[in-house]
Amino acid sequence: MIRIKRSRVILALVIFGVSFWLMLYWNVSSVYARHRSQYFGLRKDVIDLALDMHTARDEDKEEAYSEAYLKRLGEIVTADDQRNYDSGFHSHAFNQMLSDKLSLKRPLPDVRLEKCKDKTYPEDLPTASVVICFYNEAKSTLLRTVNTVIERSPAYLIHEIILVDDYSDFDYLKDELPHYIQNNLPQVKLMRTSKRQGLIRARMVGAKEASGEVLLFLDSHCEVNKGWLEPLLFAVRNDPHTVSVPIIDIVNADTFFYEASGLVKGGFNWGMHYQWDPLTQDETKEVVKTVEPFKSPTMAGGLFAMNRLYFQTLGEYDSGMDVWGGENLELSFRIWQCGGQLVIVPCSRVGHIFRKRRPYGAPRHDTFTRNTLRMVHVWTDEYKKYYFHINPSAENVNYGNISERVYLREQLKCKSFKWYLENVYPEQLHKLPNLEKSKEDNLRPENLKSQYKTVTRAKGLLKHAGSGLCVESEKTEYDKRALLTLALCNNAERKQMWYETEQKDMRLANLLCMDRDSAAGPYARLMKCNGSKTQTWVWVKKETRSQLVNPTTSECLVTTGVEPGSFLTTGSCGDSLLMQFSFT
Ligand SMILES: [Mn+2]
Repeated sequence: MIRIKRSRVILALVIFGVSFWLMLYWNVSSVYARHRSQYFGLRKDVIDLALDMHTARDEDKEEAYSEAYLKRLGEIVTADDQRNYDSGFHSHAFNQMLSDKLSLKRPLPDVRLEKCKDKTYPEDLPTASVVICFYNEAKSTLLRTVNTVIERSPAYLIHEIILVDDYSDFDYLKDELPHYIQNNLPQVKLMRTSKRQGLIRARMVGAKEASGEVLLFLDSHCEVNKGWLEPLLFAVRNDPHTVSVPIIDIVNADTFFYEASGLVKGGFNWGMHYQWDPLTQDETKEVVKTVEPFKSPTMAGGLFAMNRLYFQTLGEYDSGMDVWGGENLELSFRIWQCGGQLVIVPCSRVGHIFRKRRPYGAPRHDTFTRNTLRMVHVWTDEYKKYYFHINPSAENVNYGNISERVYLREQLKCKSFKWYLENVYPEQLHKLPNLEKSKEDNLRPENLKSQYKTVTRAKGLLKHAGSGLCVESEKTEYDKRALLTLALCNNAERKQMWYETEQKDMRLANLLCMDRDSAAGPYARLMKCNGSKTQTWVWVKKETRSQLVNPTTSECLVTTGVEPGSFLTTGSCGDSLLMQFSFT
């Protein structure tokens, strides 16, 4: 009797234990799966992930930059994690939560071309003053920028590192950062402006303080890679009128995965937006063979090395420009037109977080147009008519007084814009807007035209019920890969006008399609219409619910927030207000 009783007790205990663990496991994994599908659209095998948890997290190993490691480290498990993740994205437009967990000197893959790896440089390179300006930057990304510079540069080449805090209001930047620098980073000088200057004027503040031979500007959310410095300085040493730019690799704003960029040059379009132009096959072959710097018509603006005295004689920056935008093209044109040259150095690689938006507003809105107008009027001569053809409304925007910059151009005896186009950027001469045609016809690239005939079923604004905001392109309706965001509704806005077609896709301005390909990233975006499953959408209306569903994944369109600027993604359908939309 006693024996039977004992075995029953054991059996009961075992059944209880097993079911307890099963329930616990089911709970944890379903929370995790829910999170994954909602925020990343990934339906990874749960068991797989549970096993992954047991592998070591050793930051010194190569594994520390693998996608799998970053995914594990960035996991969102609890509601607190989610809040953390959201607030980091809200303040910085990148995954601050993950950045804070990563080492300040994490290893990066050596993505240089093979020939770069055994290239040597003379010892008498000029010294650099590294100037890093920031405004409300996250502590970990700022310190990672500084620490990788110190770690991956020969100490004797770093004359100093100048940090210019452009009147940030985050407390840790005011209290903790000065303390940290004082105790840990003797080569760093921290300056703070007495009022918000904007990036452009803050850089001039840093440059005035600098005393190294070369100014090396970096953004405040970079990670420099192995051997980055010497080739940049070498290009400048050989000719003080050469301005050198590294290859800017991509640090993914969400996953922090480091990805090598291809060989591209800087260009621009007639809206005066910067663009990347891929090298031709022949040019690529040549660069791979020689790994020599190659000429670039423009630069992105955040990262470059320039002889300090040359920066001064060439007129620094236009101090009439506000905050951000246009200054990179202005400096590029000025370098070329006034006798210098701009080169991209293939052996120098710097990772940069490409944020999905600028997380701060400008004190005066649309500094881009104002700054661009200043540049256009000073440097582009008769070619400015093309800019105004694309941007007719810019003609009424006030751009202040430019007489000093016009005078500078005369003093430096700079060449014409025609010379620049013919000699530095001839490709763009073939892409002059046709002044006879409308702005829209000029902007519409051939490849935006859809591959098959469509029939529009309905046309209107896609309105989020909870916030009353409308879904629009974060850029223009012409920008492939632009993410979708919420904005104040405006039915005069082409980038809010959606066309629902018989083919069950949603087309913005009847051009590009709403696409939710989880392989392309965590958010919904615009892509060329191709009739694929990731572009199929149907309305499901039940009682008070009205949801836009992707039938292949059975997921619903959902916003990541209720304020303007919130992104769109998909997640498991439910009652959430974040998933309610109307088409009006
Ligand atoms: Mn940046």
